[in-house]
Amino acid sequence: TTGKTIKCKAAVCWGAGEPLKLEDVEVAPPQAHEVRIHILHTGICHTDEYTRSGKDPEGLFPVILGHEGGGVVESVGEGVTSVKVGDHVIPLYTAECRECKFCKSGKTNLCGKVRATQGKGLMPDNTSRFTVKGQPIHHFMGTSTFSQYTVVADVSVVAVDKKAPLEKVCLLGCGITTAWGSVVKQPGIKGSSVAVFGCGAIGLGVITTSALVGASRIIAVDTNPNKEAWAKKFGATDFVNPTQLKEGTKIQDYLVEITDGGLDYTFDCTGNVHVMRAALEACHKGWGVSTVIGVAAAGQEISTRPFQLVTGRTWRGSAFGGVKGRTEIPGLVEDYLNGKVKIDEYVTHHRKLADINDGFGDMHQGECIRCVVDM
Ligand code: NAD
Ligand code: AHE
Ligand code: ZN
Repeated sequence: TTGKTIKCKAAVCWGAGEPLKLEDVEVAPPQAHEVRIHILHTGICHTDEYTRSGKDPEGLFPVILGHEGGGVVESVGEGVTSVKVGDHVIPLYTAECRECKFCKSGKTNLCGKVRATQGKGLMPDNTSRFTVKGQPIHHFMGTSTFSQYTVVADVSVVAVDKKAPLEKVCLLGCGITTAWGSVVKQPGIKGSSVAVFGCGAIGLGVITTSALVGASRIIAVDTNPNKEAWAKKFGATDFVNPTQLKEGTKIQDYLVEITDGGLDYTFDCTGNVHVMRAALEACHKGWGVSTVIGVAAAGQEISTRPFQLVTGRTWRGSAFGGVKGRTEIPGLVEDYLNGKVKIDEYVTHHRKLADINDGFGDMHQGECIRCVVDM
């Protein structure tokens, strides 16, 4: 609470579609129930690119993006009890206050405590902790990990085992946890058939977790042929490239044919609404369940014949894999340390903060699973 403003470097996005710019940013001390974190590493997720590009209807500029970070608590505001100075932490874009209607429902990981201000790019008191030469800069997803120092709400951070390298477990801040939760919280996958559309970090995480829980068949679907080797390495039993199908054959029809009526479970990990439809329609009549994980651009809508649902298919979705971060991430870190959850295997690229735009470039190359930015 007696803290001073910190000057550090951050990658600022000044406008939709613009590259990030390295700036000297002032980071104000944490207020009551806030935590200032020295960010050491951060992944780049496709959702950062989605907002940078201007496709996010909630996108605000100027902004400090980033939501897959790891760091050390530098200082805490009044009333903070959940973490202390020196703790190794992961910021959480899905808060967990344990007091709101959502948290108490036992039905969802979504938390209502800070979501409204988070969506406005502000801290819970409706102001920003970031300025560049006096100009306020928006926060992003309550995390803004593309800054060497960031401030988050105390309900939006979790301490993790110091034995775990932050350059790896930072990825639990989004992609790997999202994928893991989407599978382990879906009853019935053991012994069932699964199709995963999109083999980026999210899709690969869904594949490996499906294998972990004992799916009998895991069909990976991707338009990039280089993803076949990745998918198989992560546990896929089959790979289908929809662009290689016989002229006029829809991917869903092909999958229904090779699976004797359709998949038990499918996952969209692309964010493409046409793929979401295909994933639903690839489900088995009577019981197939399709989960939307991908995030679609502003204005995009999903459609299908309602008959698909009338005849027993279920369309659902999840944010952050349905995971309650403060409660569940410490266990995931232990699973990583015990070799039960992969993280290292996803890291294909490293970049310095000053070269973060190259990290976004890596993502567009199609050969990058995750780029970790060293701050
Ligand atoms: P990514 O870009 O690394 O991976 C996407 C993959 O989809 C690529 O391999 C690409 O080749 C493939 N693809 C593209 N078009 C396709 C098509 N028509 N058919 C089949 N495959 C196709 O992205 P990522 O980081 O893995 O994220 C995937 C999606 O999940 C994004 O939309 C991201 O915003 C979203 N996401 C959602 C959550 C959540 O909580 N719901 C969390 C993290 C990411
Ligand atoms: N702002 C977008 C939606 C973005 C979105 O769906 N975000 C996911 C996490 S993606 C992580 O890579 C999420 O958690 N959503 C729940 C929430 O409360 O934002 C839009 O379309 O408005
Ligand atoms: Zn993400």
